[in-house]
Amino acid sequence: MKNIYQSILKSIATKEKLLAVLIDPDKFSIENTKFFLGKVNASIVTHIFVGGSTVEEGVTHILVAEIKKQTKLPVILFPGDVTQITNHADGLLFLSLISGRNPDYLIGKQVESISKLRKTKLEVISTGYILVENGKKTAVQRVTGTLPIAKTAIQNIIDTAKAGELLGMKMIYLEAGSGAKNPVSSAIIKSVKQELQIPLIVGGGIRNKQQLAYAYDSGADMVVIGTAFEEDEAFFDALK
Ligand code: 1GP
Repeated sequence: MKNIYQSILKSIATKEKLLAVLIDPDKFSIENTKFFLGKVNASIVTHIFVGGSTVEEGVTHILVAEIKKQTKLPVILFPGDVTQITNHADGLLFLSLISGRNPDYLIGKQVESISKLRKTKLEVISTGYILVENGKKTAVQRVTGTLPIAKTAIQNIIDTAKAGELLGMKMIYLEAGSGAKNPVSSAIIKSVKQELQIPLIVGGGIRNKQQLAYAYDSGADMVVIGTAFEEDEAFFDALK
């Protein structure tokens, strides 16, 4: 499958909103794959993201192989580390943490990943990753040793997203962090969207239908939800 990005662009052109479920191998039991993917396949979910901040080496590889057996949806790696790259997936968000100032997460890990990527057929999608403060310290903040951008610093968030676009990134991911107390605000999503020509992904702390609708109405092209599905699989049915 080599058309993930093109089909995202197509969906945006036809005003179809996209929803990714995030599966964090660290919080997911592989025995639950068949049941969970059954729910995913019967829901409005369009993409499956797999990744986490602190996943043990090898775990993602095995889990993605299982997921691929249970779904036709595109499976995209959203890696917290180079060790999470596996050829079993269809695509990879090639992330650069542009809200932070840690060279390892801006370019270091990316360079480190190339020898692995050469051996895969993954569709690589360059993505500018922007962590926005949400009221509590997130795993991304802890693992990367970077600070999120303050949610009041809207101009800085906009400028960071635009800089990512001008650097040639193909998507921007506005992230409040997994399990965030508050999702990225509607005001931030709106202002960033106005400046961008590239797709905008929004995630972190979205736990109900209303917050999902707000994110879409504000301009998110794709929303990512992890925790709400992990905690209660009935949430899939609520979204139908
Ligand atoms: C985290 O944006 C994703 O990287 C999803 O966040 O787990 O809070 O839904 P939640």
